[in-house]
Amino acid sequence: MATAAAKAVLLLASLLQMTAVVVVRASHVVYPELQSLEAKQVEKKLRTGYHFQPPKHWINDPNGPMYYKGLYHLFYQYNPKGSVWGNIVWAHSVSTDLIDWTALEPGIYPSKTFDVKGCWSGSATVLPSGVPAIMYTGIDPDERQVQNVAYPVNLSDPFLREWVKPDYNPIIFPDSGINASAFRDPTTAWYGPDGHWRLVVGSKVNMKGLAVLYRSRDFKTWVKAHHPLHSAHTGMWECPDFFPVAVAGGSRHHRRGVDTAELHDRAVAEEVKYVLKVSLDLTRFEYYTVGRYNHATDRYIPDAAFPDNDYGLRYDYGDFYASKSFYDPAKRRRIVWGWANESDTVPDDRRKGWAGIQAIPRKLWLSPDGKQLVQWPVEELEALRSKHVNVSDKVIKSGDNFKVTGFKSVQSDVDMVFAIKDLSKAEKFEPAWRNDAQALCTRLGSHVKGGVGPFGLWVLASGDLKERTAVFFRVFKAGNASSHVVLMCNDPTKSSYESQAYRPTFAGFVDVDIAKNKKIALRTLIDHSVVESFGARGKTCILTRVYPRKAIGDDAHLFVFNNGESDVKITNLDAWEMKTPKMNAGEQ
Ligand SMILES: *[C@@H]1O[C@H](CO)[C@@H](O)[C@H](O)[C@H]1NC(C)=O
Ligand SMILES: *[C@@H]1O[C@H](CO)[C@@H](O)[C@H](O)[C@H]1NC(C)=O
Ligand SMILES: *[C@@H]1O[C@H](CO)[C@@H](O)[C@H](O)[C@H]1NC(C)=O
Ligand SMILES: *[C@@H]1O[C@H](CO)[C@@H](O)[C@H](O)[C@H]1NC(C)=O
Ligand SMILES: *[C@H]1O[C@@H](CO)[C@H](O)[C@@H](O)[C@@H]1NC(C)=O
Repeated sequence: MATAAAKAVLLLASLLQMTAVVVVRASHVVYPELQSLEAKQVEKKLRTGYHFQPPKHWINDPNGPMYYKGLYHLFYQYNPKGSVWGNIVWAHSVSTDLIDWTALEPGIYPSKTFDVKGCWSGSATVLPSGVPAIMYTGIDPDERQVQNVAYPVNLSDPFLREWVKPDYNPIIFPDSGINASAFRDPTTAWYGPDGHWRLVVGSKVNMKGLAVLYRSRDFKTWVKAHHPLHSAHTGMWECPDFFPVAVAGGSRHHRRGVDTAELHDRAVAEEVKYVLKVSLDLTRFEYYTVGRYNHATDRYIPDAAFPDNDYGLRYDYGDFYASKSFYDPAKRRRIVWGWANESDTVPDDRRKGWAGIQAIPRKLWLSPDGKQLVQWPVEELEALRSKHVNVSDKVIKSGDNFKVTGFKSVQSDVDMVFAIKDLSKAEKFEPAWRNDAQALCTRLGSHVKGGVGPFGLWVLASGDLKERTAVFFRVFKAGNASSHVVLMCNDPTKSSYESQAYRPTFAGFVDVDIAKNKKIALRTLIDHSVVESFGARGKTCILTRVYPRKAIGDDAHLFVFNNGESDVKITNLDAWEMKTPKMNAGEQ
């Protein structure tokens, strides 16, 4: 039986390779003949336990997250008919705590001329009257990308089940200056001191990515501004996100979120900076800059310290795309959602019956020194922690590893601190490496011995260590003795026995003064086929998808390793098994 099944999979794989009509449309590879093939079964083995996902089928971008009348709403791009991209609707889920989710009927789906060929990504804006509005990209009969607005039918319904799209849509139409095939993903709107609403739409002209700016008095008639809010030579900008963040030293706590609705308030404006995040269609990675927004000229100017290109800072250096943030008035914080696609193959996804998850929602704020954003899993996640184990003051000598026992790590939360006494053995850092953490990490994987590091975790590891995903640090000495460079990596190249099409090493630098406190923290959320890590308390984040064959269920282990010459110490390690929340079962 097993052999027959394996053969069937192989046959399907080869059939797909030979016959699939592969079309690339708006950045998604399209398999027309697979789009409406419903999953016959849902393979549970590697499904995540506490990450957001529907019971089956394909998902991509998070859309229109918001808080309304005591409920968190998350919409997302969803194929109700299959496990590849296609037939996209705005699936809709609600939660009281961002942990347990209830699936409702799709909120927005093709039903009018202005969205008959698709309802793509967009954002929610809660108007001053308390009425939420959704702006999204519709695909019209001529395949043009247009922007539409939708309103709830019943404002007394906290579930916001039904949405109406007024007949005056589309509210924003691509004029002759805009490429109608590259014009999508409207942001949350903000209100200016001149009494005009504003929003931006992602676009491009040749290789220039654009945040095209529109203004409106009544939220109905929108006029394009003479210049974009911002642009850069990176190719198409998808899913732009523009929002304020509090500056340390202002009157509000710097970790507190700021509502886009407050953008025009002068007192607020003086103690905030602005963030522009874009998703690069060409590289499939995102970057952000922090800067100033000039209300008079309606331009955003990134601070000089932030590279405004592919080398820019990322929320996440791994598998994390099309992210979207929202302001949560209940806890006065800004939360960011991001999509993590699968790293397996299309036949794998057909067999599994599902593809795509959302990363754990993260609270996001500007670091006190203003040099970067910091992210941390929402505190609600800690309610899922159950069985706990801990380790403290444990030295891991050069070349050694240590197995953390007494709990099941396959669905867990691990939070730890490493101490490094001696930095003298740190390898020399070449300035040329600055621009490409990923290449450096690919070259110096976890198995390449170093001076200080590589040290870190082997997660989803089989008992014999033949399967393992490494999350680790490596410390280098910069040009002079007093400064160090810390690299954080995620190496999944040994994550599975079986070959897997896409298994890149991901990496980012960590902005910490390691010589000063000689410590570095690491938190890793492990969830069957996801490894989501937060270095230095959220300064550098990396999410990876992996598909172990042996290291599954109770056979998935957790090790701490040190492949550097210098000893490192686990100051403390706390690990918890994580409970499985209610994840999108339908309404009772
Ligand atoms: C609107 O929603 C409220 C709360 O769920 C419900 O009681 C009411 O019947 C709804 N109104 C209509 C017209 O459906
Ligand atoms: C418009 O965008 C599409 C999609 O990226 C691209 O294929 C096309 O070449 C663009 N057209 C022009 C005139 O730039
Ligand atoms: C481990 O955690 C327990 C509480 O769960 C605590 O009482 C104990 O002190 C901790 N031990 C170490 C070594 O940190
Ligand atoms: C060492 O390098 C750092 C950063 O590269 C620099 O800020 C510092 O001034 C340098 N110190 C000396 C003594 O050259
Ligand atoms: C996720 O899947 C991998 C493997 O197919 C692709 O290489 C990535 O480009 C893709 N990521 C996104 C954001 O689409």
